[in-house]
Amino acid sequence: MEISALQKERAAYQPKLPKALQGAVKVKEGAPTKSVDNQEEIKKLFPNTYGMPLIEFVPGENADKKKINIGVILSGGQAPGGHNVISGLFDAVKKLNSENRLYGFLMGPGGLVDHNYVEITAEFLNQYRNTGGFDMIGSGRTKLEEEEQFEKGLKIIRELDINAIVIIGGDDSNTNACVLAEYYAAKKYGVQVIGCPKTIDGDLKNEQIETSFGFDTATKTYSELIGNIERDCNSARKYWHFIKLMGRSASHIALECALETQPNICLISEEIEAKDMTLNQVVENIANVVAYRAKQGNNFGVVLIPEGLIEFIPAIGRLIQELNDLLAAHGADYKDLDKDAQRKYIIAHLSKENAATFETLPEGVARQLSLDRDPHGNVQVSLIETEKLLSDMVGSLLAKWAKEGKFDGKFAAQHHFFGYEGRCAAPSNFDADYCYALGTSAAQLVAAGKTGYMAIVKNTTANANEWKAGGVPITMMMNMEKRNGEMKPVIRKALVELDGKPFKAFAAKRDEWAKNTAYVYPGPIQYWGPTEVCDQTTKTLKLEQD
Ligand code: FBP
Repeated sequence: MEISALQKERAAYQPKLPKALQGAVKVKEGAPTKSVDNQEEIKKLFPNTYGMPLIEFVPGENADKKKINIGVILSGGQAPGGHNVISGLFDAVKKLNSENRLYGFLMGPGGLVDHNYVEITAEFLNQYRNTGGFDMIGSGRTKLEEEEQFEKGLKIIRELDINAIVIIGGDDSNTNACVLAEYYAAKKYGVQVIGCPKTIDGDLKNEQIETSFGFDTATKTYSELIGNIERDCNSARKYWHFIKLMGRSASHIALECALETQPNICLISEEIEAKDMTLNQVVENIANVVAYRAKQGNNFGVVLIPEGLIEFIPAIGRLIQELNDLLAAHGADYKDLDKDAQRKYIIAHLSKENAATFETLPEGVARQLSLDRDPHGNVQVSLIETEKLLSDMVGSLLAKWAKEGKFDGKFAAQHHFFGYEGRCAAPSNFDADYCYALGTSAAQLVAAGKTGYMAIVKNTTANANEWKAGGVPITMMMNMEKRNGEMKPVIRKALVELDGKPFKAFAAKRDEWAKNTAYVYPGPIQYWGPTEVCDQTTKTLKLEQD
């Protein structure tokens, strides 16, 4: 396989580990835990994995070299650093006992159910150290939730003499990891399940998880691109760039990129929801900034839009809730009808208020909201062209203002969607180290006989040597939420907090950024060079941990 010069050099990078994980490890247990909400329900659903203590690894003595085999799964969307989690896992299990084996299940959780796997050997793994992507074993979105799947998985687990499954995934995948851990524990199968916090979206974080891996590299990649566009825009001075950013429901990615690049406008879905704004109000706010800048002779600008925006506009959010219930109860009745009949069916079955909202949406957007869901029941927001919807609406409003003599500037829009570009970038130094430490922690959790835990690494704004590694019971992060029309135990998703430091830092500056041109150009991720350039965490993490 031909590889780039960067990949070649980068392969030799030895990720840093926290002091406690550098040698033999001892488990330090904290007090018993409880779930973030709905304690009684969660306890009842997870009798074998509820209430376990937090775990911290501290330096220990070399213990007997227990034989363990592990199966690893990459689940959901790609995030930079996944290969390093596997490298950390591999190096740690081999260090525990060179006869230990690591198997990778192929193309996500489906690989476990369908018995598709590969043994991860040193030679195979070495090609992927410090690289982006999940191509080492592939990823997928199969939802592990049926007993039949768990039992099918058990067959290959027994065949390969596997002691533990490590699932590298986001909130939904880790919720399923916990359900699997509970099932195997209840059946006394002796199979452990450990999770690892992955997602570029940055929404898998809480008191115990400081950040999900991949957020650092993805936001740095998008910020580089946004900075480049800002510079182009400030050079040509003739376009408004509408940039949609990945991130699912939460606006963490958009917010971090705004803090890095200081665009003229950045929408934060959580704020729009809290202020109960309509789509028209959002459009009017953007148009006001365009008009203000036009008066100063600046017919250009940059607008950042979180991809989940549409779900957070209260009227549309209410519509989605009802559509979710309708899809769960009657989806089969209208899924195969032709487009017009489908539309009529949906409108006839919605409440009056939601039917009215549905009718105002462009056909493509309405269709996305009413039918397409991913296997976890999420609206596939990446497929909705919010950036075009908004710029069209802004254009129409400005044209109306022009007729009324209220706007005499120019408005020409360009559209971008940054998502997939950032998910497989070569991991930043932070993600390379963080992921390697997460993988090492996961191996130590397995060696300690734990199940139903997620590997964690804390104190991440300090030098890697000072990071603290351990595990958190997954049930501790759970609450009950409605999914596909039913109440389910799920890991609570972290949204942007409007009283949190990152949002406040943004809110204090955004008016200035709207009026003046205050762009910042972060440039590409650097792997070697001055530490202020190469080893900075995200502004979000820095502000949160301050
Ligand atoms: P997860 O990490 O939660 O799996 O999602 C990451 C993500 O990139 C989201 O930001 C985005 O909405 C979604 O995946 C897109 O999914 P797909 O890769 O299936 O198009």
